[in-house]
Amino acid sequence: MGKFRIVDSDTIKNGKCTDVYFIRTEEALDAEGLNPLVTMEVSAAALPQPWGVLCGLNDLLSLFEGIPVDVVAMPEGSIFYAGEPVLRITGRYLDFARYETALLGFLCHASGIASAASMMKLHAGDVPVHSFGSRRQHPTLAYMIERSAWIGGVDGVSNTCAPDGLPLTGTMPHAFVMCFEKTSDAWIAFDRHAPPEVPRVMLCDTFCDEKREALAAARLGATAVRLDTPRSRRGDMRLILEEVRWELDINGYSDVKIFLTGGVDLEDIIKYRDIVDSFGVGGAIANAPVIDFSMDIVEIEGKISAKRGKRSGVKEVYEFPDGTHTVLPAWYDAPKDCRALLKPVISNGHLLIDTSETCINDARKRLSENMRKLPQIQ
Ligand code: PCP
Repeated sequence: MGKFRIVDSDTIKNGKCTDVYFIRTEEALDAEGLNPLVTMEVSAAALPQPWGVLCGLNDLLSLFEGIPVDVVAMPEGSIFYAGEPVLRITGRYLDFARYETALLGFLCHASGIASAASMMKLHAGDVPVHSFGSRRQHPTLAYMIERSAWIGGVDGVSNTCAPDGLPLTGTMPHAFVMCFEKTSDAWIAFDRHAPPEVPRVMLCDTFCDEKREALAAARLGATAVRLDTPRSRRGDMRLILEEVRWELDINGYSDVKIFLTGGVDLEDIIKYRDIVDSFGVGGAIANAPVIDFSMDIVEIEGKISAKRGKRSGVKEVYEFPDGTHTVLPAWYDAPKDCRALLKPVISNGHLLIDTSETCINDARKRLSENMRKLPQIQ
């Protein structure tokens, strides 16, 4: 435990961040002289949206590097459906049992964020969506949140601890505006000191009506106005947005864009995407429902076996050219014109793929290509 009350990387890597029942399992199996060769699959029986996006594999690979197991997985940024195995591990059970806690934790939260972000981007169409929600979670998760949101397709992220190279976006806090005598002084100071490449997005709801502040900001050269109208003042946000747009337009500021923040969720994106030019989304991405992955034995000492509610046998997931999937026993012939989605990533503890963070953009691109094939947007 360091300065903050968090679990450090070494503790996770050493298998000490686990559920106590795994320690008791180890002790009992060891005493009985049992350590079977097992294959375990990771899948989610249900999803919070029609499909999920696999994310967090990079940390899982770092976890299993050096442990004598084989891992086969879908690549990050893959679309998966409920019940499909996204990954499987084969090895002696006692070599990896205690890592289940961290393994699932890496995948559950990151995949939940990437899935939610992808759904918002899908519905936002050409309207940019920015990840502003690292403040909604523990700061040690900021890198993971922004990485997952980026793989999910957001157009920018706000946290300075995001992976290198991700576009950092943000506007100005209300506290900044309140440090000045007048709101307009804050906008002028921002314009004077912000680097030239930073868009002049002025926050227009601190003290006065959005319409009045938006017009004042436009007159001072704003490229966009950010509306973060408090819930207590919202009434009908659509009418507020339409009114601001109207006043900007008839006063000659139709090029001034509207940036909406403050509790924005998928429903808001669908409701306002025709009138808003950019969304800043916090909790709806960072606090997205986790994917409830579980890890289950499907084969033990070469024999197929599974608990109630799970299908036994090692499986392969195939993708048809139209993007639909099918799951078959791995020893069946592959259906015609399909491609297998599960690929070896670790062999006896040795990494088989690049785990450097250059793979982030590959994952993002993979998802974007896969999303074009989704039945619901064809
Ligand atoms: C914060 C920030 C983003 C908000 C949070 C996104 O607003 O400006 O727009 O998070 P959300 O989608 O979960 O609401 P404030 O908390 O109002 O902070 P500030 O006044 O500094 O903008």
